[in-house]
Amino acid sequence: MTDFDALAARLDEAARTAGAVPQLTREGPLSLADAYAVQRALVALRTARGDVPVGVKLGFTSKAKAAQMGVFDVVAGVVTARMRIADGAGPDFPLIHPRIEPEIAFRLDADVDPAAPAADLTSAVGAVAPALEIIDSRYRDFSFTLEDVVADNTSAAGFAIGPWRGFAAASDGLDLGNLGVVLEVDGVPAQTGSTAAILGHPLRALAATKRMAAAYGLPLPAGSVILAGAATAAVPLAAGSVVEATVTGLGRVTVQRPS
Ligand code: 0L1
Ligand code: MG
Repeated sequence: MTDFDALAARLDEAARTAGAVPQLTREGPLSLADAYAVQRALVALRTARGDVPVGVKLGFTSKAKAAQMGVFDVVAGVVTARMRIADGAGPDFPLIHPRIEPEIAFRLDADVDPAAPAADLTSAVGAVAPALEIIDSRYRDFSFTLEDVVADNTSAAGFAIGPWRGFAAASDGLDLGNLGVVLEVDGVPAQTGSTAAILGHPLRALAATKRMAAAYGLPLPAGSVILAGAATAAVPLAAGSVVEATVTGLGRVTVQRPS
C-alpha cells in the first residue's frame, strides 16, 4: 500500500465524522516506515485546516501494554493545538469510543534538534505537570496492529495538562520515577499506579522521544509538550463523566466530557 495520502484521508474522515473504519492492514501489508508516512500525511491534513503541532506523545511505554500488543519498542505520535483541552474543560471535537489515561507531561523550554547526536532532551526540559490523554482509535472495536495504530497517530485525540511545575525544583524535591497516580471517574478511584509504569522512569521517555523524533522527523521546538506515556491502564471516557488524575507531589488535572 503506497497511497499514504488516501489512507490518511480515510483516518481523518473517520475522526471528523466519528465513524470508525476497518484496519488499514486488512487490505495489505503496511511497514512501520509506511505507517509513519501515513501518520505524517494525517497530521498534514490537520495542519492544512489551521491546526498546529504542539508536541509529541509516546505510546506502549508500559510493559504490560507492550506485552499485550507483542511489541518491543515505543510508538510516537503528534499532538496538536486543537487536541488540547483546558484543565477542567471537556473535548469539543467528535469522538468515537474514547478512553482516558493519566500521564506525565514535560515542556521543552529550548529548541532541540533531534538529529543532533549530542542534543539532550532532559537539559531542555523546563517544566513537568500531571496530564490526561484521551485516546480514540479510529478503527472499529478499538482494534489494530502496531502499524495500524502508528498510521492512526497512535490514537491521539485530546489531552489536558495540570499546573506546570519547574523541572529543576520538581526533580530535586520529588522522586519522579515513583510518584503515586490515581485516576478517578466521577469521584471514584478507577485506577491506581505509579509513574514507574512509564518505561520504569518517566525520564526515560525523554531519550525515547529524541530517538523517535530523529527517526521519524518529528520537530521539537521550544514550547513542545511531551506526553511521556500512561501510568495506569486507560478507562472509557463516558459522556457526562468527570475524570481526574492526581499525581502525588505534582498535582491534579481534570477533564469533563459533556453529555
Ligand atoms: O497513548 C497510548 O499509549 C496509546 C498508544 C496506542 C494504543 C492505544 O490506542 O491503546
Ligand atoms: Mg497515552
